[in-house]
Amino acid sequence: MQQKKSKINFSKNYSYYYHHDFDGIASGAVLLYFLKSCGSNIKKFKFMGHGFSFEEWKSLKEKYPIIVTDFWYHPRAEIWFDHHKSTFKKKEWENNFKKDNLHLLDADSDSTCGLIAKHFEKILGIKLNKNLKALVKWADIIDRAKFKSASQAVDLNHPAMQINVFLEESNFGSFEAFLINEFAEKSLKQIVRHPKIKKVIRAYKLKFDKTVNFIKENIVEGKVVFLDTSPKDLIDPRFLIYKLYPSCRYNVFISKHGHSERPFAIHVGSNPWNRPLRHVNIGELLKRDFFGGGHIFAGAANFKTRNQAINAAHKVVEYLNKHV
Ligand SMILES: [Mn+2]
Repeated sequence: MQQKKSKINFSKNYSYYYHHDFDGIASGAVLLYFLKSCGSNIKKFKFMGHGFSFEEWKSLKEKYPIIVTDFWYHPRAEIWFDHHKSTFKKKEWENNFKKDNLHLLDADSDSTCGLIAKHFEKILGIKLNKNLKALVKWADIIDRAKFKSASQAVDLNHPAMQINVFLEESNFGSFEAFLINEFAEKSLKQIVRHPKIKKVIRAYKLKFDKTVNFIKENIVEGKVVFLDTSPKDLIDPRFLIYKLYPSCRYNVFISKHGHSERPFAIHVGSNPWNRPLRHVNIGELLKRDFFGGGHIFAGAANFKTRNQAINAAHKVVEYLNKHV
């Protein structure tokens, strides 16, 4: 065991770049647990949300060595873990990539968090605690949408689902850093008692009802459903769509996020409870045609204008209709 440990020389401090979702912060919590066990730490947290540009990514500058998880490969990342097939934004990066103890891609892993947990438990001989084990279990479910039903996917009873909603509805960077630190110390049930989370969940429930009405009035029905939610402030509609239209195979919807350079996003996913018979690799499709990304079952791409997003969405809908 001692010999195994000496294989890894972690830096003293890191800057952590993570995908802004449940898997991203769960990956951070699990990684931080292992780092702390080895006398190392994360000093800076930065999430990668919608509309982040490749130019910014290429010219990343940091005081501390960089960790990236669940997001685009970066050649200067000292630690990098991902499970997105479309992670390499340059062919050259893909060609030069060599996996080692601190750089791993496993597209078969349900979550990046689970990949990190399994890897370092083995390499370092350190077991996760109970709280983090629960976190990994839910990252695997949430990131691959492995819910038992569409109803379970929109049910907010479990605290993990509340945290997922909290992340989708907010971007309190500094609070997320706090959360990532809390996950090893507290249960999910204790964590969601925080007033900041409770407040977001209360507001979400109102938007939930508003969204149901908007979907019913505006959706374009079919085997591939289409919805443009960008004019409204609504909740992520994907699972509600599967609940309300169980016979659809794919859903394509447009959303608008803040005032970034490319605020319009198209989101594409296949129905987990009614998968297409001729399934398209959605992440690859969006990467190839629109510089987006994702994995086989779901992906997204960002655009400057609403018209660009609508045009792209129509092309995707047309293509998917041939692969239902
Ligand atoms: Mn993930």
